[in-house]
Amino acid sequence: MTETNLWRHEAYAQNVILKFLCKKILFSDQSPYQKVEVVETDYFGRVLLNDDIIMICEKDEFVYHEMIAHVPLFLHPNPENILIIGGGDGGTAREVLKHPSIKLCHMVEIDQMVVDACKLHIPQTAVSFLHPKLDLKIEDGVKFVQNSNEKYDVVLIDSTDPVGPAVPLFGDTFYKNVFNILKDDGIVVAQGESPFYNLPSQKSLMKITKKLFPISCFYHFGNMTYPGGLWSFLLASKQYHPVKDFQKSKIPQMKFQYYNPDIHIGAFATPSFLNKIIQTL
Ligand code: AG3
Repeated sequence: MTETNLWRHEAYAQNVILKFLCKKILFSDQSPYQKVEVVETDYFGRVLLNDDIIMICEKDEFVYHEMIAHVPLFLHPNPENILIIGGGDGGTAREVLKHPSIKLCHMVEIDQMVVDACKLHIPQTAVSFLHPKLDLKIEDGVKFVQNSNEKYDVVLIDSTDPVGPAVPLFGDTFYKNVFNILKDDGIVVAQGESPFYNLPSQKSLMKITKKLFPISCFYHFGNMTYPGGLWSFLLASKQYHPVKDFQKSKIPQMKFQYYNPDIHIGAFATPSFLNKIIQTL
């Protein structure tokens, strides 16, 4: 392998690049859905890339995974049945399963190769695949939500960007089906893209969920390796408001690396430029 092969990069909007030096390419293969790579770096730790899009790095994955899971799970008074769509690295399941109220967590990941590569090379996130409350299915999440007869308290959509097989995960048919499999007080949280690079995706997600759910909003967090650094989750809820109905006292002594009650509330402060757009939808 020549030295240039050890550089990897993610291109943003076709004209900006985040380029980083890898010490080792630990895994690189083509699945039926995408190119899957795990690389070792000095500063980010191990990095998972799908089709050259950075999914996670060991150094800061805790922020994303704590925020996708604990915000809705501490908002809901008694989350028991959870569905994760995507999330093949295992980090979201790891955080979900920290909640003692959980009875069953279904996880539907389309790509077996992502799960296998992470089990082998990123044990930091792939720790819960054998947990007795986790039921992992390798199948298409879009079809799963269309055909499922289950009812969930919380659905988490831990997807990549709206490219390739993930495109339908950002569409209105998918969200109608998610609405239908949620209980009457259910909550959905979805990977919501960047307010700087992907405003059209954010707008379209918000438009879809605003029509279906009485409560729909973005919350934000910082990320080292995603385009623009500021990243979002979309939360849509049938009953509970993420700030007004959030009870700080519900949070036990459980200590997290990023999530805490102030972060929960603060994350829902929306930048004015985004607010302006949301109001017009
Ligand atoms: N999923 C990827 C989030 C989007 C990243 N986008 C990008 N780098 N352009 C993260 C999966 C974590 N379980």
